[in-house]
Amino acid sequence: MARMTLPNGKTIITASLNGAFVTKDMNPNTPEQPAEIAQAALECYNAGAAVVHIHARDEKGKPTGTKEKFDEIHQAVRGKCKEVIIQFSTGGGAELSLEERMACLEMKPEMASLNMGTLMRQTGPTAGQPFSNMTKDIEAWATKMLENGTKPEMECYSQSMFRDVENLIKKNLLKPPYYCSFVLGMIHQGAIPANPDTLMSMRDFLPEGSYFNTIATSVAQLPVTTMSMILGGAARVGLEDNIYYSRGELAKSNAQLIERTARIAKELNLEPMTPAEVRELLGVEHR
Ligand code: KMH
Ligand code: ZN
Repeated sequence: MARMTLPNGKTIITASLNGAFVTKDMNPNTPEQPAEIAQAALECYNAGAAVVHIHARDEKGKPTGTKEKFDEIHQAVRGKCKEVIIQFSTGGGAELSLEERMACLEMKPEMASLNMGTLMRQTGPTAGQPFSNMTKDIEAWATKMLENGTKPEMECYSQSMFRDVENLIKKNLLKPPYYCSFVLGMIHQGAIPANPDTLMSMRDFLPEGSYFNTIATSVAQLPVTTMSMILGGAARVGLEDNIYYSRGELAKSNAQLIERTARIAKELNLEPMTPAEVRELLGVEHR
């Protein structure tokens, strides 16, 4: 099978700015409001990120899924930074309905996450609530993205989820090149750990014509995303996936995590791609 790697000497860094789970109590530097998200996006772009992955929060910091809030965030980010690729999350948060998780697509974002299968939450107040991503819903999200010219980043939490990637390809619901993320180390049932073996194994399942990105949680973020860059893949780092800079030391900002990954990339003779280069490579429309 032809395995796609990023152009020689290049990598892509995505900043996962906030997520749905991390609160300011966990790390006070988590951006929640549109102005904070925009400032973080600018700092991450300056540090080498080409893409910013964003979840919306309401005034109290709770995950929300209204078109108005995504509009506000979009304007705030673009007001600060014209270049960076804006990627909205359709993963949303535990309390959002499927409709709320789809609302961000009304904004026709340049990119959006597309979760490729269902997992079960097992801890905290949402234990027993599935993170539901059924095939019919994945197809509906993908169809909307195709209609709107939004590039999906397909989040695969285990090898089994490549079956749904193949399904979208078979049904012509994706434009090549494809972009798959390996999401490693989630605590949900159905996820797999973040380590070199799982990363290598996920890579074996990558469909032809797909670039890959790696998301790894907590202490695995740094080593496993670094390994992804070495293998010719992209790296996502940020507070959504890991709130620490090092063991016991909270990250001061998303940019601090991006700066380190950009520094490591350069030491490995890998240049972080600019947003314009990523748009060209993946076929992302600038908005
Ligand atoms: N929380 C991440 C590990 C999404 O937002 O659609 C996966 C994620 C999914 O970022
Ligand atoms: Zn996310």
